[in-house]
Amino acid sequence: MKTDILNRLKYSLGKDAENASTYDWRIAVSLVLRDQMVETWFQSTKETYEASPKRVYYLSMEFLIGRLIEDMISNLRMEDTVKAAIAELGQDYNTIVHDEPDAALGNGGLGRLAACFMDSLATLGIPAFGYGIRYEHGLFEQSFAQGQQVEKPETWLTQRHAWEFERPEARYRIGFGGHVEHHEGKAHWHPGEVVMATAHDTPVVGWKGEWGNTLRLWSAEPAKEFDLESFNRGDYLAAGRSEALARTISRVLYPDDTTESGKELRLKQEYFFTAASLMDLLRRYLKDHDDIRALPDYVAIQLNDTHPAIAGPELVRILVDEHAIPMDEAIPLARKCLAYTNHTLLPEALERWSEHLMGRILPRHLEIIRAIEHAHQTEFPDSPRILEHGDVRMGELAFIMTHKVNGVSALHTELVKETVFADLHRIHPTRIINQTNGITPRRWLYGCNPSLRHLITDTIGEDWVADLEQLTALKSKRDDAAFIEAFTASKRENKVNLSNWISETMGVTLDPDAMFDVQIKRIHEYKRQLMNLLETVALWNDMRDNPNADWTPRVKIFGGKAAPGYFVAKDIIRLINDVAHVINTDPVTDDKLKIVYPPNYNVTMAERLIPAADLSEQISTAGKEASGTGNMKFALNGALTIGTLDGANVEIRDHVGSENFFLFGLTAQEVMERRTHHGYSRAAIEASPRLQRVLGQIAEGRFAPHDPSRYHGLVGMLYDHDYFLVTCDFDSYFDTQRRADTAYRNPANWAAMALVNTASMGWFSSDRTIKGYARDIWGAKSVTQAKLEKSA
Ligand code: B1N
Repeated sequence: MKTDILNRLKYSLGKDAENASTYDWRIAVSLVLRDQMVETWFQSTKETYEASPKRVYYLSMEFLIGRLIEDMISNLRMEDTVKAAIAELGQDYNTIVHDEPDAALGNGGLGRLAACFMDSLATLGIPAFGYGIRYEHGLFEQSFAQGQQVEKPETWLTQRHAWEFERPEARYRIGFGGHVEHHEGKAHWHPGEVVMATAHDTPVVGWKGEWGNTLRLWSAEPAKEFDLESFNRGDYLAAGRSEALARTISRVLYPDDTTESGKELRLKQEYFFTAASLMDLLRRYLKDHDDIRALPDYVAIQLNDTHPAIAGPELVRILVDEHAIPMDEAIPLARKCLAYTNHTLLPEALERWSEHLMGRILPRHLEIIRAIEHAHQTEFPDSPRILEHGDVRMGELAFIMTHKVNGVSALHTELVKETVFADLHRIHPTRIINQTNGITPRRWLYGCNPSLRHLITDTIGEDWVADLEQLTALKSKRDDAAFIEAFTASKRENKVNLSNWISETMGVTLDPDAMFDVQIKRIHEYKRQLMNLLETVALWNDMRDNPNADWTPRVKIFGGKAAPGYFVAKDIIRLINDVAHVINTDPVTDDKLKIVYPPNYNVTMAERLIPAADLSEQISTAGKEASGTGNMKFALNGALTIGTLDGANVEIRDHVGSENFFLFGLTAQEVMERRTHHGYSRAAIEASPRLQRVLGQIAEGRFAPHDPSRYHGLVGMLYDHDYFLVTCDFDSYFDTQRRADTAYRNPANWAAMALVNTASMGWFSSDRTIKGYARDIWGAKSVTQAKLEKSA
């Protein structure tokens, strides 16, 4: 290993050990690790060609992969070797690992789910490709200036991306615009603009390095590198214009998580990567099959939300225009290959494109969408429409063009059936199914929580890493005092590490014995960070009223970004920071209450915070969070949840037991009912003196003395249109927090409850989720399984 690293330093980076920077060392180590994966990766590809099984294609606008080096090291079981080699080379392991930029090619849960799925597909040995966009700039970097969010472009690709292989040979022409000609019953699309899609492959190796799949990301390049004619004419700007336009397509990730976007460039991004992926998978298919009609036997395409839903019309276009299959046959054939995952019910996140824009960017696709609409309408005359009020509704398109539609938690799936797709569900009653989300235990326990990992492995062996249900064996340890002590010590170690980091990076001193109460996720009204903050202020008031009472010390930790155009969310960020400033400098509560909001929350920060949490905040308005996956990560790492009956919280509570979960708040049904009451929020505020007092303080400028009217808008909104029922759930939330306080005062009992959480989370492994997709949606198997069945 040492020699390999030095060789890489020398021959790939052109450096000797004396002159190498941290960056050089990191790239050298990464390249050595990548070399180690290549054998497995080739072997997997070879076996796949031999067995010719069904391949899975996961199409996603987002893959929130974070750093990869530790994944690679642990999946290849090389931790000791790498650590020893780096130490002998006189370098620091942590410095090298922490030098890797966090690849933020996603916004939040949807993108992170895609990354967990890639890990599980590889671990299960299912032949699969992830297809997405190689954004030059991932999610913006967040900082705070006087408490307000400031966005800076993220620049991960200014450094060498050590894990990928560029594939200049895998290049496709992607057309946009132009016009369509029809003659002799055939359509001919003549695009007005063409860009090239170039593949970049990152190997994804599963647990123990036994199987490798590919994450193939597309970057956009000009079809014509440079306009020499314009250049020679002296028009230097025009010479580079088409190049710049083309590259714009893969320039930047849209920073909207379940908020509106609807921009032309976004539609181009969606078509760009979907078209490139379909061309690529069809080329692979046609290499060893000649009957295009057998495509559904060999290809399963999963659409991660509606972002790649243009895959329906695009596949039909290819079948009809390029393979001369009649439209009425092409539509069901395409449908058999495609499935769609819905991730949200929020109306603002349901994609729709104006017919006008669609017709301008994708004229042939608009014709095909009309044909799909016509065919479906003929068969089911009272079907809801894809084309409505001059818009193309991508949810309806995705539903109609796929053979399975899945929700991401049991509750969410029922709501999908009852609300957004109620009419389509009546027509196609078996199409909607549930696949509750999961998380990869490799990153979200093994990798991020070494102290707990060692304790578990010492107790039950190591097989839990690829078979998480084995954690149930830990349940019997809840009455084992020595084990509980070790479990508590592991948590405390993580809390001390976090406290040190907070002290170094933010200059705030934390008490590691205080309850660490964490809410990390995108800032959104429905997630109700505001309610958490109001409760914090109410607690602060109570502490100040009665400073000598026996309070349970708390640290409130917030993390998360707001979409740059989401002004209410940005106000909430500013208020958290303003309140933090006042509370953290109050001598009366100094040893009892602190608020910290480290900027630029990302995957790497999650890996730091989650293992150190005692209490996990999962407090969305019931019916609004489709699933949540952070909720699973916390419970797995031994935090107790305070939460509503929303998304996967419901199933987590079922698994860990209601006695080990702090439940509060209105149910989804009650939420819908409450909204019909006139003046419900004003009534709730009037019924709660505690809440009134807090809102009064915020409104009179207690937390912004130099700009007292700063939060009038926010407070006014709570009085008059509190759509997410912060006011209605406030008292129940506050009371439940006090129950948590009381429980925390009995450390052994708290630890036993936390342990039952960890021990009960096996079902939430993304390995279980992927097995569900493979069985119920894709009809896909591991290559090992496929071979066995072939020989039987
Ligand atoms: O997908 C996650 C769920 O666990 C979360 O509950 C859900 O909110 C999240 C438009 C989205 N839904 N929709 C999005 C992301 C980006 C975008 O541009 C919508 N993200 C979710 C995984 O199932």
